[in-house]
Amino acid sequence: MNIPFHLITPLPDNTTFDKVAEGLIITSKNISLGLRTQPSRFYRHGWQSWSLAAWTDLKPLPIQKPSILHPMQTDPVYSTEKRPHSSWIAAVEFEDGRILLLGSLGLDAHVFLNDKQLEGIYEAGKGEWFIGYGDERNVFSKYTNELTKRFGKKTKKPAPRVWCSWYSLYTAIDEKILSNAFDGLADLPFDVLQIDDGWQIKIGDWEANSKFPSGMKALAEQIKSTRRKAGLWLAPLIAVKSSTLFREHPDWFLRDERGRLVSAGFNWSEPLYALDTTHPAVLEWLAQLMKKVRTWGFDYLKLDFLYAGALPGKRCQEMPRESAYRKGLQVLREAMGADAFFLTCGAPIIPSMGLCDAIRVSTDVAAKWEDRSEVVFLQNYAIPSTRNAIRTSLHRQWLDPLFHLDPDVTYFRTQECALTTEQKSLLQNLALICGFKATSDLPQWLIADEREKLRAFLERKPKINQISRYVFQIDKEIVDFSPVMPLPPEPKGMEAIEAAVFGWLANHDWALKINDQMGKAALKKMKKSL
Ligand code: 9PG
Repeated sequence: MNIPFHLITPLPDNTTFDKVAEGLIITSKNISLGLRTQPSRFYRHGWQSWSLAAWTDLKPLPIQKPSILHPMQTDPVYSTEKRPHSSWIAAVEFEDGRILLLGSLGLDAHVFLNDKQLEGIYEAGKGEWFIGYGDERNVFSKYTNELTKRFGKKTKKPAPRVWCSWYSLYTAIDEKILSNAFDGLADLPFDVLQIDDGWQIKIGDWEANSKFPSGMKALAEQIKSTRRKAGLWLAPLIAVKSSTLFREHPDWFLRDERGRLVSAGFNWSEPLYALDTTHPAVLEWLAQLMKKVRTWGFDYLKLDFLYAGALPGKRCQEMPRESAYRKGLQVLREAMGADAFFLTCGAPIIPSMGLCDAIRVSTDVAAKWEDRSEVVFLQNYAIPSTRNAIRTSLHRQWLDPLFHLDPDVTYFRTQECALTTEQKSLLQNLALICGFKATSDLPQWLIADEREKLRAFLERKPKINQISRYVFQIDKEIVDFSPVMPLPPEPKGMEAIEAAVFGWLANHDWALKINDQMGKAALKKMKKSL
């Protein structure tokens, strides 16, 4: 076979090109594949749920803005990397459509495209590499097969049909509003009603706030009385400085070599900090937290902002950052029990495998398609946007044998939603392809026809057939996602100036705070109309 690459390092004596086509496994810290032929596309895989995964051209992506969000949107170690970079696995496509894939079978690996070389490195020590060449789906499936051998297959638990409070109410939840929503959803076939962000006192202080005077146990009981599972959102690996947790245990938080706190990003108008998951007291606290929420009656847990466990820093017990994360995840899983449905979100993908039931495979959807200032000006593909979410979820379909893929919620409503019917339909079809169905639509926002469409969607068990990279057959319908995929062009001329100003502004916490205030005001207005 005329193969368009050669192995540079390391090369086991008996390596033949046929073996590469079959799928070759090599153990090494570094590996380089020399490309004899110019590839046409590069497959990059983002580090965590919200980071971009896509086939792109060979150029490095512009540095995503704002940098204050790098820890929560990218792998911060590589946010300003000049070469095209990918976490754990990358591939190149040649003119004839065949691909060459270099994928790690371990935790802390990265792949770069150096002009005429595909180069893989493990951050700490040696690890296994998979090399495959040929038809795209065949090669990815061989790689996935090797991953299942090491990390375990998808759990037998079916993916539940979820109603989640976030994408309608955001933090404007309270006992009464949720109770009304649950009543209105009564006859729809959901398996889980999940309470998202907004119930807790602070990020770090996981007790019911004053909007939930009856407590979380009462809320879980209310959900369970309708024969559904109760679901709860928490972000257990981060905290804000104003939390009691931080005040009482500043020594539990991840710091750098010089003792300075490591940034875990910025959200809720505050900087975020990461717990050190190698600290015995932290692990004990995490276990107690999981036991507490399980005792309240929550059987479906959406644990979010989990990337914080794998940020670079100096840990209590020295170990590679992704092993530290996995240690934390193991404790969380063990404490919640194997019977809980565990969805990880904002989670490093490969290190979460085998320890949870589902992983969010994209950034957040939104009730809008693509915000030019956010996506185009900031060149930010992790920012919540339906187009960003569809693009990344679709580029992670190959992970399907390993865990349930959560592509985030689907919209059926017209009220409080700027998506067109076609855009909503793309999202609904994506959910059918992933086999994970969720929505946040409030029953009072749905007109009769939309409600019946939602019911039919929840009840549907379609036959799915992938025709090509972006084209699927869902029962009899052909769905083409190709127009969604291209990355918007970099801003030029006047637009570039506007983008630079916007990018500069977005990097200041005061600007983010103003933005948050505007969001809060809009939310208040929406809440009044409920
Ligand atoms: C609650 C939300 C919802 C949502 C989660 C997560 O890239 N970002 O800046 C970014 C911020 C927040 C975010 C996603 C991406 O949302 O994914 O479902 O639970 O937290 O606060």
